[in-house]
Amino acid sequence: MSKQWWKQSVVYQIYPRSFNDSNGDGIGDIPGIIEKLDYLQKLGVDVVWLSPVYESPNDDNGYDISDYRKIMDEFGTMEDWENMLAEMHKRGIKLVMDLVVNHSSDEHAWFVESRKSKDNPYRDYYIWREGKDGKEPNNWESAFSGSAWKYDEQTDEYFLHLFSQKQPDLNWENPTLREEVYDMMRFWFEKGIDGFRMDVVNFISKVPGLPDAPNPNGRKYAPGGDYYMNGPRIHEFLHEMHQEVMAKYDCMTVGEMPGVTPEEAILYTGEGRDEVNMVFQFEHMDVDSGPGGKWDVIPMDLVKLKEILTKWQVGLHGKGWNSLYWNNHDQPRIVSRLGNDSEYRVRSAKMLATILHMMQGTPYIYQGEEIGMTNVRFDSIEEYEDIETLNMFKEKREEGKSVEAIMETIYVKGRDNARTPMQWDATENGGFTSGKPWLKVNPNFSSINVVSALEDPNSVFYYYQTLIKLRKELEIIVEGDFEILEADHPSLYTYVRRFNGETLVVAANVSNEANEFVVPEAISLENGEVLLHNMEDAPSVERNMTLAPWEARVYYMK
Ligand code: TEU
Ligand code: CA
Repeated sequence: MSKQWWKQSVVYQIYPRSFNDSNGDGIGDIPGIIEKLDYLQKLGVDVVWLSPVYESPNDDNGYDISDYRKIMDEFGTMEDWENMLAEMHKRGIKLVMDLVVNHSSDEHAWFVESRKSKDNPYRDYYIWREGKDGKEPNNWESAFSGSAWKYDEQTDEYFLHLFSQKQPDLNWENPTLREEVYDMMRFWFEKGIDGFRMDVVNFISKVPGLPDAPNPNGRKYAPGGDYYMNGPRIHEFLHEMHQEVMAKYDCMTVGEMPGVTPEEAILYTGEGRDEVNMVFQFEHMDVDSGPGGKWDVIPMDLVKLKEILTKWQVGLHGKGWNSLYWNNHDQPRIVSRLGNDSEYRVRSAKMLATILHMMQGTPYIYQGEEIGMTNVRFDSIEEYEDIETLNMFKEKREEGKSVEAIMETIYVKGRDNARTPMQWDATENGGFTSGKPWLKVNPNFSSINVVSALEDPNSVFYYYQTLIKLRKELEIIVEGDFEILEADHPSLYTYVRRFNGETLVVAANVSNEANEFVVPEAISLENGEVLLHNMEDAPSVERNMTLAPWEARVYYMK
């Protein structure tokens, strides 16, 4: 493979807690992953991104790390991990680990020291400030509700936590802290990993002085993103990290970057910039959020979604590199969010996969997406586990919102939609565990599961397999440019890609009604073939077409 192998790769994300439990304690684990590597090889993915498996008190399911060089007991041992890496490499699958260094756990030895006294050598590993007029140092809101500051009696100061109170932010202004992080990264590269996915890595440089954020709605705390997203020293830090670590290894890096723009993304990923290989951006995930943020649910607007994705396709072409995804462990399931997860589950899942996988960028498949897993509706808040969801529920209840209204937003947006256990077969608990699962399995496991997908040649699984194969066969998918067609159509998602005299036309119907689509005269369909379609009967290459509900077709001309 070429030096830029990550441009031709398809990544599969494993959320280990929910993937496969090998010992019946109800928690997915590393031996459980090893059991399923043949399955991943069959799917055809090139890379696994493994969500955190490090030692953690699990306040945020491993995104709060208490030892960056140890494996969480519940997941197995370092020996299990080494075995997993070897088994992946044997099958031609690369491993990308999660790097969570915007914050650590408050149980990390650095923080335990840091909070002891103002002159502790580790004090400056974190962000400590005095209170202002008996209150928090500023008005920033935590991503998980409430203030982003927590008061610590021991030294009468506050520490910053952009996420939970058990996730204190690390102080990247401190060169010793940066060296510690680079050293830890080299430790994993020396063990043979193939890259890192970097958790909220564009949050690590905060605006000096940590000023208050504007608060036009007069709420208690305000989103402070402008003061920590893409901050003043971010490019310096990432370039330094690259020189100190990545430059020495053949690896892939992806920066998870909420709030990044295409212009910024070019600075992060442009050739010769030597920062990260690609960004993982969120703009297209915010289309169904109103001005009040994530929990202010508004209807999905397809025209706006297309506008955003087009801006990224066109903006980065030849200048930077993007990830392509509909799902991860923080997002609701796409077939429920944008497709039709009842009458047209299989067809709409394939349609959504088509529009994503025919674009430019590195596609990510989140566990279960390849069999069309759906959102879940548990009856009671007691059945939910995610800290973001639980904190939000508590806060909204205090504000007087009804339980029913809050539950509705959780059904649409809650992160546990993505975290219900992987559905392997139709036996109890979907074959995920022989014990009691840490989070309930989606009751639809008896019909939606891996075994039945593998038995059915028309399943979502085999469609993904084909999409992955096509990316290897056709350079145009990796390299081609992008032009949107029918940008203002409320239900059609249609575009054309061109490369070296070749053309791909992608036509998809994102609705429950049939829709007409006419390929513009300027695009020649001569010698065209139907590369892909999601209907029982193959369509022919035609200029005027009637697309059935949720139909998708791809024409290929050369
Ligand atoms: O997520 C960062 C992030 O900004 C969001 O995706 C956020 O968690 C979510 O939108 C809240 O609605 C990363 C991880 O992917 C997430 O699981 C962690 O909780 C978070 O960082 C803190 O480490
Ligand atoms: Ca287990």
